[in-house]
Amino acid sequence: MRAFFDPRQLRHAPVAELHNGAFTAYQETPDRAESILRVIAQTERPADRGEAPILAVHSADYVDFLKSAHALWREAGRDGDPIPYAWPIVGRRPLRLNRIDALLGQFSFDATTPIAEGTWDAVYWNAQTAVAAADAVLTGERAAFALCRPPGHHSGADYFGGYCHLNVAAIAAQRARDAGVKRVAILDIDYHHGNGTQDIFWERGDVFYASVHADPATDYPFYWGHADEIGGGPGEGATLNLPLARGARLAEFRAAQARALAAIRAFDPGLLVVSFGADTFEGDPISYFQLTTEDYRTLAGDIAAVGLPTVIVQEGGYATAALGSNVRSFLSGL
Ligand code: SP5
Ligand code: ZN
Repeated sequence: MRAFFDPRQLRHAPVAELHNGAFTAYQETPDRAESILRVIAQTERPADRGEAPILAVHSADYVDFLKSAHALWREAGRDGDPIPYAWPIVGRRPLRLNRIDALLGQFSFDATTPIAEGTWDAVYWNAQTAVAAADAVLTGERAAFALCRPPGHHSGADYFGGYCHLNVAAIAAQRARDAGVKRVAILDIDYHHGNGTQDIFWERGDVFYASVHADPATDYPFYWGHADEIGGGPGEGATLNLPLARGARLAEFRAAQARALAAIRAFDPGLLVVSFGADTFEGDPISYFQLTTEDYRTLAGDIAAVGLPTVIVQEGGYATAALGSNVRSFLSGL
């Protein structure tokens, strides 16, 4: 299977994150990509397709903000990386403010995701990697892997959070739509609900979003991913949320994924994007499912049996030493 990666994706390297009320080492490290690179025979560098495929998903204001945030933080006299800490609560009148502190709150939904000096460069190439994998499938590959890092599925059209800045799965899906694929499905099997992807396609009847994830009653991102969220307007019925209780093993996860795949089959898409997170692994340090390395091959086999051209984008997975093996296991089943 063709796999894509650009070393510039490593330039996003924040130092710390806010976790349980204190600062801890940043969990979403460049080492995660190195762990995957060690098990993949060969990766190709993506072509540079410019900002158009990014702007097909994200607002221009937001993209401008991401490019300038770190420099604005420095100009305000601060050390370290910008981390948002004040948000415009729902219902407040919208204000156009220039102060970096206000912009950080406007364009984010949590305080776990810093913007480091190299972040824009890294997420730009991260997006190109997703576009390249989509283009490979659009030109005849049955499946292609985008070694995305940082992940993307928590990022909405105009917000970052959850270690994500640009939504690589959404960018790949929209790339397929813009190439003429009439219906695209996204299967999200990261431990966490992909709130950004859901928001981006909430009112879209042409992109089906199905997610198996930890119940947001107990797990991040809390405010999205509940079973009664089914999409709105022309997108009503094109969102499917299948939350599972902590402790889920292969049997429960596989049954939920089968429901998602049945719904995707009924939607009859021309292309499938898989948001693959390996934070469902039994050894993951921030998550509470119990999948084994071998289980990923089984789950991928079920996905392959649907027979759709498939773009796989990497999302979470924080047991870094095992991450490569888990990804290899998943890719071997496709
Ligand atoms: C893409 C993805 O998997 N994002 C996950 C975001 C989860 N953020 C909330 C959990 C924060 C846990 N922080 C643990 C730090 C320990 N050093
Ligand atoms: Zn996750």
